[in-house]
Amino acid sequence: MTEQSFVMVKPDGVERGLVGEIIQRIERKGYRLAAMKMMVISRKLAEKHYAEHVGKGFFQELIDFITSGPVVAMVWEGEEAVKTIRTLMGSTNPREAAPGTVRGDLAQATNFNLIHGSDSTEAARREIDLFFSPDELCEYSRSLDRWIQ
Ligand code: D4T
Repeated sequence: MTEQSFVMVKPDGVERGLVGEIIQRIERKGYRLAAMKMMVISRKLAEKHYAEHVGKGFFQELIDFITSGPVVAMVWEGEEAVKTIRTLMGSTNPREAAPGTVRGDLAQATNFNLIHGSDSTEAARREIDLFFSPDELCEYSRSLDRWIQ
């Protein structure tokens, strides 16, 4: 099923110069970029985005980190985009992430794990609505999709 996923290169990925590498991996898999912007997230938006982690020991550190510098926020779409992009990302703890994944190849620490991707279609809808207005999403078709999907 065609889905949209919210994906974000976190401040560590931007500062380490890995934006292009991360985008390229998702793009080469065949997903379609529907929206993208670079921004510094406000604490208010960060707390909404990570609301499920309120009260956990790492919450304040997570909010400090995600608001510490620019991120690249994106919407990617395609068949089973949510689950497949999570697979491309690798496990939350990069030391346990499989080789070949973004985190497995490029990161070490859980608190600096480079990329966020929605973990369900419901989360994707909520996150896309938090970060983008409807007019920021581009609808278009690609002739190459017949070879991918
Ligand atoms: P996100 O949400 O950023 O895509 O990461 P995950 O979906 O893979 O992991 P998560 O929601 O469990 O954690 C959110 C975010 O918090 C950081 N974190 C997590 C941390 O700093 N310490 C921890 O112990 C955990 C579990 C990493 C990702």
